[in-house]
Formats: sequence, structure tokens, C-alpha cells
Amino acid sequence: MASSIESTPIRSESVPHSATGAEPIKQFDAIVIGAGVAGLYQLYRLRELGLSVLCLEDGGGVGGTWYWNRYPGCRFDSESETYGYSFSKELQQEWDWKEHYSGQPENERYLNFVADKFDLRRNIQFNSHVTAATYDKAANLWEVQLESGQRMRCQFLVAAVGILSARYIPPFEGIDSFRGQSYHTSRWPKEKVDFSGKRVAVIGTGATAVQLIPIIAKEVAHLTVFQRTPNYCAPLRNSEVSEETQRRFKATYDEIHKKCLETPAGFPYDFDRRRAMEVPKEERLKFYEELWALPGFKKWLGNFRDIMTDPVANEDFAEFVRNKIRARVKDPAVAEKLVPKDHPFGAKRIPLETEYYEAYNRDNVLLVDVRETPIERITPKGIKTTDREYEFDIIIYATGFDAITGALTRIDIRGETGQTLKEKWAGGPRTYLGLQTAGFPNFFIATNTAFCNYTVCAEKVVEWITDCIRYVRDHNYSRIAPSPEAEDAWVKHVNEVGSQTLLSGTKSWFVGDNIPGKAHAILLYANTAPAYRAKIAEVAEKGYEGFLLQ
Ligand code: N01
Repeated sequence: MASSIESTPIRSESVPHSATGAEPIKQFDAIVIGAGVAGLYQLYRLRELGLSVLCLEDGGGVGGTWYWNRYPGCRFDSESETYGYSFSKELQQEWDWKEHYSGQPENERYLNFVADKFDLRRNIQFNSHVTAATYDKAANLWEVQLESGQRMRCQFLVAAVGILSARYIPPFEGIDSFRGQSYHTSRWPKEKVDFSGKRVAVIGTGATAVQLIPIIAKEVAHLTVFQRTPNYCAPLRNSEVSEETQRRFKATYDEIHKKCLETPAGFPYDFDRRRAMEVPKEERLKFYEELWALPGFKKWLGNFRDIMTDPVANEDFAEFVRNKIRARVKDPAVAEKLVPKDHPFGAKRIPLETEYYEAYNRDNVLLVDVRETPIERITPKGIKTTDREYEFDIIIYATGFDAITGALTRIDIRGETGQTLKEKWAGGPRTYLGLQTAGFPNFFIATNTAFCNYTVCAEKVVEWITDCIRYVRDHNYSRIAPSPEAEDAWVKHVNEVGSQTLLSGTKSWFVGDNIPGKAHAILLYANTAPAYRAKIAEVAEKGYEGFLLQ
């Protein structure tokens, strides 16, 4: 489909695989796929347990999301002090966050710092793209295969492949014919892309594009943004961390983390206890203005408690946001194109922005609404819509990810019957607690699939998996997998909880609707993060209730 994208610099910079298929097959107690936030911590924990562990990483360095997503403007939308690991007090004291919403280069440095501090690299094999993993029932071993042909075996296989790592490029006709440079934001080259004097296209207006656009708008000769669905973007209000604040973080990390563990979505703030429509209009507006002036997700996750469940409450705030957008864009016709009208506020992840809307006030930026004039094809010179052909030097695909399941189903993972995970999940993901799937013994999924600030929940998931493996070994079991009944009940519960929120009715990666042909299914557990953690802890306390131990 997208060979010109496949061959963008980020692919060709990959160094050759460190081993070939001719080498003997090595065996480990555990293999972790992925050296991102969850994978690094999983490696650390399993090694601490005394297991022989190999971590296989597709990239040339650690960081996962923060290794691959190097596009200009990439940064946290979580508060930096909440995104860092909490498991090591020493680490917390040694690391200084420079910005309240830290940028990609700094985040990558942080994860390198972690890898060095805990000497993790000696167990990581980089440039190792996992293509298949097959369970051998007789041997009770997983055999993992790399693109290079190299194979290795293990008893426990942990996929820490991330939730937003399988990039999505729409299958535009003629995509390979473009003669300029093409980039997908999540495979951005390490070398600086020179935009000066260039005519640039950005396809997509999700959180990624919203970070990228205002920065490159100032560098390019001309920028054309192809938008299909406008988003409710809210001001990030990033700033530097002062020395005094740094000291406060370091002195109060325990409290910060405790707060994150208590709140529904793992952030250091909670929903307002009031229902929106119970509050008089004037007071509501005052509250909205106060929220708007605050940094980060407070406008969403610090809003009235029924914002995500009551359509009337949601629409009230949505209209407030629409007016904020209208006030920032000079041309009313352009402003109206940027105003979302077809989905509730927060039903898609809210992009947090810095000068995003102001970018459209620039003379060198053009917004094309592809609902009015759809993209027909990519041409050697640029992009042809139903209206006209646009010529470009660079096309940037900010078109998102095959989220949550894509990074798993793109690997040929086969369980005890030979069925692939892709086949099993054709109608949507089927797991028990998001941690294991029936018929795939000793295979764990170490990604945070709760609706939660990433590291806050990922750490707990990694710790749960570690404790589970310890339990299996200490009790002389050889394998663990969920019972089909427990899995059925969990899938039903996840769907029920999801259907009670405004998430399920909106087209987005939360429900798989951004990928043509992907089953519509709620992909995140929409209950509160504390409820999720309580549930997985309870299951463990009850001797891994719902799991089959052999
Ligand atoms: O991806 P997206 P993203 N023709 O799926 C458009 C996290 N993140 O990479 O909305 C034209 O949101 C698509 O249009 P539509 C965050 O969780 C975090 O931006 O489907 N357009 C949409 O505009 C986020 O939610 C940070 O109509 C097409 C865009 O491409 C998640 O990553 C920063 C198209 C894809 O938007 C994903 O964000 C960035 C087509 N055929 C990202 N196909 C932080 O701040 C797709 N699009 C931490």
C-alpha cells in the first residue's frame, strides 16, 4: 500500500538485525515484546523476580511511543510529574522535569536515563521486529520469530506493545506515486526535516496534527491541512517547571501518586461533584471559564461529573468550547469548519494545543475540508481532491493508529489450537481483565487498557503480571490462561460499561471506527481506573479467580 511511506528515512536508519536465523534457538523464562514505558518496567520486574528475560524492541533505542513519535511539537498531555514512574523513589529524586508537559526529546532522554540507571539494556535486543509467536502445547513454550528469521523460546510471553503504536495510513490510491517526501508522524526521522521554502500537506487533525501544525506553520512556505473531522481542542498552557516547583514535586511524589491512584482517570484532579444542569447558568459559565484558564485536561476531567454521561450537560460545555474556537479564528468561514458539531465533547480524546487555532489566521495556511471535497488520490505532484490538484514537496500523514489491538493482531500470534489472535479478535478484543486471552496460556498483555493516565495504570498492570508469574512458579503450576466463561463475562461487562458512556457512539480509535473494516467495539475499559485496579487485585487475592492453572 504505502511503500513510499515505508521507505521514509526512519525505516532506512534501522541498523541490521543483530542476529540471523542460523543461530541456535535461545530459551528464556520470559520474553517481553517492547521497550517502551510498560516494557522497560516489565523487564525490570521480571528480572528482579530472578527470571531470565529477553526484551525485544523494534526500534533502535528505548522509549516506544517516545522513540518513534519525533514529530515537531510531540509532548505529554499528562502532567510530567504524573507520567514518570513511581516505583523508584530514587529515580523520582534524580530526575528533573523541565516542563509541566514535557516534550518528546526530554521524554526519550528520561526513558534512556531509566534504562541506564537500572542497567536494562543488557537484556534488550534492539532492531528486532517480532513477526510471529506460536505456543507449543507439548513443550509449554512460546516460540517467537523476528523479521530477520531469528527465533527464541520462552515460558512466559509478555506483549508490552503499546496502545498507539501500529500506525495507520489510509489506502489512498496512488500513494506510492508521490515524488516528494512522505512521512507518517509516528515514524518521524531522527534527522531534522527541513521545511524551509517547502509546500507541505498535513492529512488529519487529531491530537498529533494539532501539536505539529502550529510549529511547522511557522517554518514552511505554505501549509495545507486536510481535515475530515474537527476536534474540540483545548489550550494546553504548558510552562517551565521552576526550581521551587521541582522541589515541591520531589517532596510530595507520594501524595501526587496517591491522588492519581484515587481519581477516575489517573490524573491529579477529579470531576466536580455537581451535575452541570443543577448549577445556574451564570455560575456554570464562570466555572467553565475557570477551567479553561487551567492547564492540561482539567477542562475535561475536572469538569462536572456528568459531562461524559449526560448529553445535555455535555452539549452545554461543547457549545462553550465552540465559541472559544470561533473567537480565535479570524475568518468566520474557516472558524466554522474548525468547529466540531457531530460528536460530544470528550467522546474523542481531547487534543491539547498551543496556538493551534491561530495557525489558521496565517496567510500561508489553508484548511481543506475533505468532507466537502474528498481526497480522490495521491498524485506524483501532490494530492487530488474532487475539487482540484494541490502540489506539494512534503506530505505528512497524521492519520493515527490501529489502536489497542492493532499492534497485537499485526503479529501472527497463535495459541494452543493454532488459532491466531487476529482470528479470535475479529469481532473485537476478547480478554479477561485486559491481561490474558483464553487459549493463549502464559501470554500476557502489559498495556494499560483502562481509561487512565498511562504510566499510573501501566505500572499496576506490570506489577499484577509479575505477581501472577511469581504465583504460577511458586505453586508449581506450569501455565495460566483465563477460563472461556470468565472471559465471556468480562467482555460482556466491558461492553456494558462502555455503552453507558458517550464514547461508544462516536467514531474514533476508542471504538476501532477509525480503521476501515475493523469491528466496532469499545477498546478501553471505561469504568474508573480505581475500580479496574480493585478488580484485578481482587482476582489475584482469590487465587486468580477465573483463570485456569495447570
Ligand atoms: O490520531 P487520530 P492521532 N482521510 O486517530 C484523519 C494520542 N496522542 O495520531 O477524525 C482524511 O486522533 C482523522 O480524521 P477523522 C492521543 O491519545 C497523544 O492524532 O477520522 N483524514 C483524524 O483527523 C490521541 O487520541 C498525544 O475523520 C483521515 C486523523 O487522521 C491518539 O494518540 C499527542 C483519513 C487521525 O487522528 C491518536 O492521535 C498525539 C482519511 N482517509 C497523540 N484517515 C499527547 O499529547 C484518518 N484521517 C500525549
